Amino acid sequence: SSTVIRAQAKPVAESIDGEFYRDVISGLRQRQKQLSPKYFYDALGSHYFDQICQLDEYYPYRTELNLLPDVAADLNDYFADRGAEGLNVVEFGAGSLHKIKPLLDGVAAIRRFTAIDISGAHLHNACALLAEHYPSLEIQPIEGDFTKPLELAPSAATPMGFFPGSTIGNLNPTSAIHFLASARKTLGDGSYMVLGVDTKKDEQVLNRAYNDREGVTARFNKNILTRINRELGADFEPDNFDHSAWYNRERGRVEMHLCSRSEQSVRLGKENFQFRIGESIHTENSYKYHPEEFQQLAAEAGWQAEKWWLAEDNLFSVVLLGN
Ligand code: AVJ
Repeated sequence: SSTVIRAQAKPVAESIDGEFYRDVISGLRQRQKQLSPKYFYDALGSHYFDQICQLDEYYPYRTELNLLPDVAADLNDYFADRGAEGLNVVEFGAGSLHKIKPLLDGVAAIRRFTAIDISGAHLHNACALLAEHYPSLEIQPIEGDFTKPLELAPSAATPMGFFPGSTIGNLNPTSAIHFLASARKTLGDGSYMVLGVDTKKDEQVLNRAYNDREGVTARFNKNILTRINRELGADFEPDNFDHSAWYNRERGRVEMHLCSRSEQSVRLGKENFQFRIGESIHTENSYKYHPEEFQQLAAEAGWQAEKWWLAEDNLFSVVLLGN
């Protein structure tokens, strides 16, 4: 039967609220105003993101999902001689646990699954559901911030990190190296990591993916202002901002912004933030990498690329790193 081990550490609610407030204030004080994309994902934002994943224009989600059974088949061969100890898959920012299924179905060596996510309630529900479908799998949810080093429960299984969806694209290259080094520390010597990495491609394809016709991405982007109003008591008028997203070729990233439609002032706590017409809040970067570029970045964090998988038309890539 399955073993679900309850998480030990619970973050304190007030400290998270305090961090959100401080991050927003310091981001809006910058000359180029900015907000962290990690704050997109309240309940409504997560719902909008799920809708984005169903859009024709948004190729990353379905392209990666279609690639994962092939990835799993090759990983199955690669790890076939792992023996009884097997693999402990450690997913960073596990969310709804959709993407782990192709790996669990295809890689026989997986014995254990460690799911790290900041949202404890959601994580425990998703793990309970997963346990019903994979009764012989040892499942350990860890409620925590996956960007910081964590201590894994002792296990004979070889740790293999899993970070799908090109979430690593939200980090600038320096932060991505820090994250990969921190993950290497969490996973330990002789570990592996499987990452989804979005590729550089035709700029029209990129621009369309972040400017869908139905305006779902625009709602997703503006929802961060609604969330700041609700949770921090600001008085943003989300409809007084325009969604704007484009591929920045020099930086190799899609940028999302919220552009002020008028000269306006927004109050948050004791501060007023002034906006000129057209002035933007930079809300997200989504870096795209050629395989060689990502390989070099991973090497700076102590990882070697063992295997690459590329989807049709090089639309998306998955890489196996080892150390
Ligand atoms: C979840 C960070 C991979 O960058 O494509 C989707 C988020 N932003 N549409 C991405 C997102 C706008 C997505 N990631």
